Amino acid sequence: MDVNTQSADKQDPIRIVVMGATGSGKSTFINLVSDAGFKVGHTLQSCTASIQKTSTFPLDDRHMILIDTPGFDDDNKTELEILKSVADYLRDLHGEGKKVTGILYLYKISNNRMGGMAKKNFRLFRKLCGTDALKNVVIATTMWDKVTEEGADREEELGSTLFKPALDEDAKMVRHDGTLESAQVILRGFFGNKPVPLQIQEEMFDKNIPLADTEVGQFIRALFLEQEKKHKEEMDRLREDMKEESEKGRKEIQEELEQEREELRRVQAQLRRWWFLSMILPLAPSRSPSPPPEPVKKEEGGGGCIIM
Ligand SMILES: Nc1nc2c(ncn2[C@@H]2O[C@H](COP(=O)(O)OP(=O)(O)OP(=O)(O)O)[C@@H](O)[C@H]2O)c(=O)[nH]1
Ligand SMILES: [Mg+2]
Repeated sequence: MDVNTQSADKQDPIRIVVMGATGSGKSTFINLVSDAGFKVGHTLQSCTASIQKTSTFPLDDRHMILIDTPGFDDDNKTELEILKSVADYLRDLHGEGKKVTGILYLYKISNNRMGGMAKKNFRLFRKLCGTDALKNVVIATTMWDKVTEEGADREEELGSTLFKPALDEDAKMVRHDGTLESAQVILRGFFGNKPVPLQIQEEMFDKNIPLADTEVGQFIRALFLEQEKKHKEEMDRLREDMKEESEKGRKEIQEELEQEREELRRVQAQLRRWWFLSMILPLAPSRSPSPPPEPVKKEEGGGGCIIM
């Protein structure tokens, strides 16, 4: 955090965007320090479905606004929908001249493995944020009451793996122990920040780049293409296996094939949506839209509709 540069204007509210995976405690944190009364999840299901912000509230002699966001791993919406809503919100905020003073990224220390989803969520966040704004990022680990000694080990591991590149660029990592005092200490840490636009704000507003062509948009497309390739390869493998199998075995493989096909359809629907996003937004003259994903084809000799 940049404490040596000019302080945030006392008249301009300190605006903090709170991000992190579903269930990391974003809404709980916000409710603790403000009177927002946002809905908090009591099941494993995602809770906050769209962006919400608090009214301006005081902390010491400052005015604060906290912006609550849904995690990219929301159960009810696709990553693309979440990404679009967060990106559009940040673009509009920047367009209105409302500066983001800091970004608070919450991470549940009780996550017992640094799984694919946790990594993906943070990588998406990094692409949204870019490098310059990292000095205004605080990663706060939550749910310390749910861990024993393993918490400190995990914290150390996270600091030397997943979060390391961000910490090297001046992001900070702190603990939030769930108390009001701890939350307020974290927020006070943002007081001296000089607001820096996030990369997505510069790309989408200053440079007028459509979401699909931004770094995060390209990144998510690459992830979908990777998944598409994986499902296609798996389907090829299953078809090969089927040739060698008895009638009973073929039936089982057919079921697996059907599941893969369903997954492939889902991924391809996302890819088409991505392509649609890049088409409907104004493109810079030098840019040309990527070709649309291949259309659905029928499998030769087979009855069902196969997506190749
Ligand atoms: N044990 C424990 N539970 C917590 C803590 N912070 C939040 N929770 C619980 O974790 C669950 C999820 O908290 P939320 O605040 O809804 O998490 P969120 O990040 O807003 O989740 P989404 O809105 O789904 O993205 C709720 O049941 C909270 O009561 C904590 O420090 N310790
Ligand atoms: Mg929430």
